[in-house]
Amino acid sequence: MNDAGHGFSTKAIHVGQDPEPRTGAVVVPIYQTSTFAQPRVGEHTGYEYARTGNPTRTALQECLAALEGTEAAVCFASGLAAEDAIFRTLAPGDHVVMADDVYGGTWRQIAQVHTRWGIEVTAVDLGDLDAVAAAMSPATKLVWAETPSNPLLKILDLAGLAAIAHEHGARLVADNTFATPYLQQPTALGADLIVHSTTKYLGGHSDVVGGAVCTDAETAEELAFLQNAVGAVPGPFDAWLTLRGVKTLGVRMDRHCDNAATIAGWLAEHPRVTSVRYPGLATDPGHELAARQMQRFGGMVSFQVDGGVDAAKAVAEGTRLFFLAESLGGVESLIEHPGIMTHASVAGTQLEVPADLLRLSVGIESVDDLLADLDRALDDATPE
Ligand code: P1T
Repeated sequence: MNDAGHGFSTKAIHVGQDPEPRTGAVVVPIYQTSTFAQPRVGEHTGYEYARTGNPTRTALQECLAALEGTEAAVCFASGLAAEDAIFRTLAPGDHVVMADDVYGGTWRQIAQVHTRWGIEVTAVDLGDLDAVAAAMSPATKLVWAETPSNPLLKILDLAGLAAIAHEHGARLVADNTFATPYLQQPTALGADLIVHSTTKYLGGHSDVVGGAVCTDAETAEELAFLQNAVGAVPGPFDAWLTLRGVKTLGVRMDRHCDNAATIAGWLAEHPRVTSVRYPGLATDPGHELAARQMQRFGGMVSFQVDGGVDAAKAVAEGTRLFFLAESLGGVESLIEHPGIMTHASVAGTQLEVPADLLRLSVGIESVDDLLADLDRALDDATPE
């Protein structure tokens, strides 16, 4: 289907997903095959070998490109594999200006893996555009933004960052995992590459790990070359599960946003909560920018509790509906302690997160049950 002129959820359900021509199957098949028979030597149907390409993966790529408004998308075996491919486009001596609040694994990858091959990285508060301009050098090739950020939910000015990056001949990468294209379109704000952990809201059901980069056709071709040369491809069933999740992204995100807004407001009034980070709160430092840049404020809420790390751990271990687990973006609610879990690898660096911080991935359950669960865990956990 041509995506021109269609609304978001129409694209999510139809782009790349025309009925299968032979049988009329309305769902894109899982092409569970490693290779494709070729009519003649040197001729093929568009598919040769499943590392290079698979029709189920193609359907997902076309759909994600349409949702992000980019010319193309390349899907990977995980979000970190997608990021790895982007960093592999760099050469020794190239420099990356990286946000100072990103997923711990992103920082670990560039700081502990890619720097071995001569890539240089500086962590900068990308909320301070003067500091960003000061960090740029002729070697800077990428500015890497995550907004809302993981786990502090900082909001970054993508248009401002794109202007600085482009002025210095660099490109802006936006990790749109927390917002999703339903809530935020980085391309329209000037981002050059959009990276996703499709494991999260795009998949939406905590049953698949994957990643994607949405970008222009030329960059996508380079990434596809690197992927084929290196090998981190998603399997056809993973692509199918992700595509199935994407169809309901719009309805799920609205419910995630409703529930998160209710919970953030409730936490802000709770006597045992010392701070709440949610861009939807009028008092949040990122609120105004988020209101301009995003359609709504998302499903992630972080907060700090009275009583330090022990109280935080007790709350995380005390909820029942909120499962204690890493990851986010599924229909079920999750709670985690970033300092000890998802962001353990940034301990002792500029990216270290507060020890009393908890992160919620607010699911789409009945919100009264979620509030009751948090209320009981906070009551039980925090010292009198
Ligand atoms: O887990 P993977 O699919 O490889 O994606 C990595 C990744 C990239 N970008 C962001 C913003 C992320 O949050 C993640 C993964 N994050 C978690 C597993 C987590 O619990 O925060």
